[in-house]
Amino acid sequence: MVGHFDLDYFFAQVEEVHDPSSRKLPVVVCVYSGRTEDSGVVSTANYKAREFGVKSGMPISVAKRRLMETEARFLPMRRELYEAPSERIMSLLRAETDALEQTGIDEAFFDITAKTGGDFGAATVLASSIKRQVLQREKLTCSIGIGPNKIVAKLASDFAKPDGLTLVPPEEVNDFMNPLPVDKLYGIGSKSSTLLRERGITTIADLAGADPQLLEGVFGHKLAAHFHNAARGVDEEPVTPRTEATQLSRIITLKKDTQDVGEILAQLNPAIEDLHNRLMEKKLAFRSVSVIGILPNLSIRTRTKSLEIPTVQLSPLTDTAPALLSSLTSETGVLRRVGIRVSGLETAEEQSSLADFLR
Ligand code: DGT
Ligand code: CA
Ligand code: CA
Repeated sequence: MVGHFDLDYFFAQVEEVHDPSSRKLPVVVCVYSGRTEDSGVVSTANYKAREFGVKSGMPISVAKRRLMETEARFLPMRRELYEAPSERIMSLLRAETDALEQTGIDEAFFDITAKTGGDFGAATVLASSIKRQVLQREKLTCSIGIGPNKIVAKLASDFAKPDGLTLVPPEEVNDFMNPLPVDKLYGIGSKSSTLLRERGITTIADLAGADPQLLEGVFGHKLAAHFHNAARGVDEEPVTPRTEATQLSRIITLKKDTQDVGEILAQLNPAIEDLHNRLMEKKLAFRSVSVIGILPNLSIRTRTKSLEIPTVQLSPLTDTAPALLSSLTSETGVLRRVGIRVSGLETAEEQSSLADFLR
């Protein structure tokens, strides 16, 4: 008995709780890049704003145009504000379940096989009680899906958003999954779904019935096998207890104290690559990059750059480190030790990265 928990329009909902007068209005949480007044992207929006076609990743200027006739609130993203309720809710979930695998700031898989004795009636009672407690304590709604494995649970939590509760017993898995669009399936991103659509595969049923050789030709053996099983609702991945790591870092001691950026980078680069390998192993994307400098007097200084969207790539690390380091050393002078840190970590769910991992 596996569940998937996901808070509804999370950042925007926390902003609504913070300022209840915004509840009736479209609310758009924005990541401003600072270049011009409206440059940047939408982080998320409440469902009022989504009715006007506003969604995550959209340029703020486009969202403003769509909401021109409304009294929409455009708010800057305040990550610090969202972390405390997230942590309290994850602790509550950990207490109410057999095992919890947190996969992002607002979502987690959980196992309740022992807690419910495998009974779907008991699971309904437990999931309803979790929803009620989250609403009472945090004034937040969430959506929960329950099924025989993670793939089904994830589809189920997405099925009746917002404030949903969807249970899919084993004998209903195929009827539930078959009509859903294929890109709802875990691991199928926009690239794969385009490739599939070009071959007439638009629903999960289409994928389940697709010629295995055709899939292998397009996606390679491993990914094709994953799709083949996933489309049939076959998934043996256990819920692996895990708390979201919010940051990871590597620090090195310089061969000699220096402020020469080229010299520092030459020594720091292996640590950057090591950190990136660690992220790949843990299947984590990052949202910001920091350079840490430790001075000869042991005081610490950092410089941070936030990315607009989370990434799993190495290049944002190697591209931002030199500028951060120059800015840092121009303030501090010579450094004794130097480090690289990534934060805002979350599970990389994009298809391309999943494909990389499977390869
Ligand atoms: P939902 O679950 O569909 O009701 O809506 P959200 O907003 O909870 O969406 P979800 O679960 O994909 O993401 C959780 C939070 O992560 C969301 O509130 C804001 C942030 N987020 C999601 N997508 C993006 C994005 O493309 N850019 C940025 N900056 N933040 C994002
Ligand atoms: Ca969510
Ligand atoms: Ca989520």
